[in-house]
Amino acid sequence: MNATARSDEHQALLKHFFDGKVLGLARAITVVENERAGFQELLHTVMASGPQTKRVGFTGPPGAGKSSLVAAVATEYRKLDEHLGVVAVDPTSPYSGGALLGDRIRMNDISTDPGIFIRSMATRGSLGGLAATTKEVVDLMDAFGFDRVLVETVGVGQTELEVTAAADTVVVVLVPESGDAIQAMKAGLMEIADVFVVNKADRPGAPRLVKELRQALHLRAGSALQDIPAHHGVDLGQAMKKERTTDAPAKEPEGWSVPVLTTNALTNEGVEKLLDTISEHRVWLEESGEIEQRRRARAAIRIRDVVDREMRRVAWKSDDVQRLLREGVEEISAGDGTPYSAADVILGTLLR
Ligand SMILES: Nc1nc2c(ncn2[C@@H]2O[C@H](COP(=O)(O)OP(=O)(O)O)[C@@H](O)[C@H]2O)c(=O)[nH]1
Ligand SMILES: [Mg+2]
Repeated sequence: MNATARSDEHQALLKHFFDGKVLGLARAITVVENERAGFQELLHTVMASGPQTKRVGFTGPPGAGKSSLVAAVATEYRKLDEHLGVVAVDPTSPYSGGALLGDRIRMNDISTDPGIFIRSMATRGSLGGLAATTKEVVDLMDAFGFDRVLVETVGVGQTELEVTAAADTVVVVLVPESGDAIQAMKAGLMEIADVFVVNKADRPGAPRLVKELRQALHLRAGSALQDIPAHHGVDLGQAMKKERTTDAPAKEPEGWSVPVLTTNALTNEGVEKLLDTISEHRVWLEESGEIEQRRRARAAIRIRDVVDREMRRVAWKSDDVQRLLREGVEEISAGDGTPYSAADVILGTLLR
């Protein structure tokens, strides 16, 4: 397709998009997911007015009930007449009619509701973590004007932690089977959680996990403040430490104490309370100015993503670089070089 035809196609797509037609959103997502020519310009156009929507991330280990909980939460928001976007980064996500037959009915309930737009993505970044494309799809949903966007990421190392790059409020979903609070601490979940949910509250170990998590949170707020890494680009540890004068758990007026809730995603138990807590967190984000900090941290990540990707694209598209790559391979094969010497030559050319 030539540039004019492409630009006509994007104009048509953008008209639908800005008219609030899901067709426009769906097409925009396809363009972005496939990195079709002009996708950056498209994103630039729709993102020009800045972030608008409330973004809530759900993360945690596979099988914790994140999808079930997102479905339950989405159903509640629909009762409040909110329009929702849902992005699920999970290859086993049942939204798309996947493996979990038992969940079909519940997921189908929400997936046929025109007030909800659901997109499942199996993609992961090549460097681990959330793919730039995933964040872009969330950005598209944000710009589309949903009242809220729910993002589910499956808990596998970095992906789990990177949900902060897509969401304002991070709900970490655990279950008794997923291990104890120490493991959650080691996995870095204490740093990213705005809300802990112990799902499958109907299972035996749930009360114990709740207790452990609360203790771990108190400990962390108390003695370990100085060790807390910056969260969303904000050094909460430093901010909270200044205020502390006693050994009581930190809870100063400006702070947010991470609550530990319990839910049963299958019976809806605790789901209303979760919605209330998400609302409270929203109020705190806005009143404390933290939302602005988080958006800035997110903007920095997004800029890096785009630069990284464009650098790679520019590098490997260049004929010069392709030639140097071939020469490098010849040198290595002749015993005359290493990947490092070859890369040095290429980098020298690129950065000249
Ligand atoms: N007993 C019980 N099972 C649940 C609950 N929530 C989810 N499940 C089940 O746990 C399994 C995994 O749920 P799913 O939502 O796909 O988890 P995900 O991998 O975290 O998205 C499914 O069989 C669900 O029906 C719960 O609160 N209690
Ligand atoms: Mg899931």
